[in-house]
Amino acid sequence: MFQREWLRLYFIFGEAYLEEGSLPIIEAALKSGVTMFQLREKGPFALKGAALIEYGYKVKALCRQYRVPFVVNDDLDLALTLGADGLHLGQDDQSIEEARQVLPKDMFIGISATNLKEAIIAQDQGADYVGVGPIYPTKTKTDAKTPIGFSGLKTIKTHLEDTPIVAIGGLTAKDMPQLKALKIDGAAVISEIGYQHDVSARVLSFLSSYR
Ligand code: 3NM
Repeated sequence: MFQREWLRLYFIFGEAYLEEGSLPIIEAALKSGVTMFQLREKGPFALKGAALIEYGYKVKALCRQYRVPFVVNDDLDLALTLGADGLHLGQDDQSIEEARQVLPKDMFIGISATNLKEAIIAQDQGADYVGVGPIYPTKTKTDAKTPIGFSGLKTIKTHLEDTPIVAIGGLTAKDMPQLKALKIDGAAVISEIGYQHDVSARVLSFLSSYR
């Protein structure tokens, strides 16, 4: 069963983000207390095929070691192959109904939304959580939409029922108090954790700032 607490600090990463290898960064983040992990392998250097599956198993094993839920982005077949805990779908991926038909009952599904309409549709379709953003401009997603800011996030929060929400896009630890104040469940983060030398300090700073 999906637990909204898992959204508190949702780290997203993949092998394609770094030249020097991502596994030590992922392990440091898991060890330091990120509450959920998403494998998102995108871009010109993205692993594919057997190499992606092999890498995915390694990441899943790390998540298991630190008892952190493991989510696969976009790729339903990869989520099934790896036996992920969850699948994250964008607006351009298959619908949640299609995904539910083939996924095990206990695999949770998250959906990205950038505006109120998309968020309400995701909720009505039974998404376990909605990822709302981008809040700020982000360099990490090349096709990110126009930032919606905290005002856009607040509008969505006000109109959704009790569906768990995680904010995304350019977030830093400084945003955590405001997320808490808006009763947003947490932050999904790539660069402020994955591109830092002091991964552990960053993770702890995010976690201690949600108060
Ligand atoms: N999705 P960073 S923004 C993967 O708006 C992703 O749906 C977004 O990375 C959305 O923390 C984004 O480096 C990138 O800004 C988040």
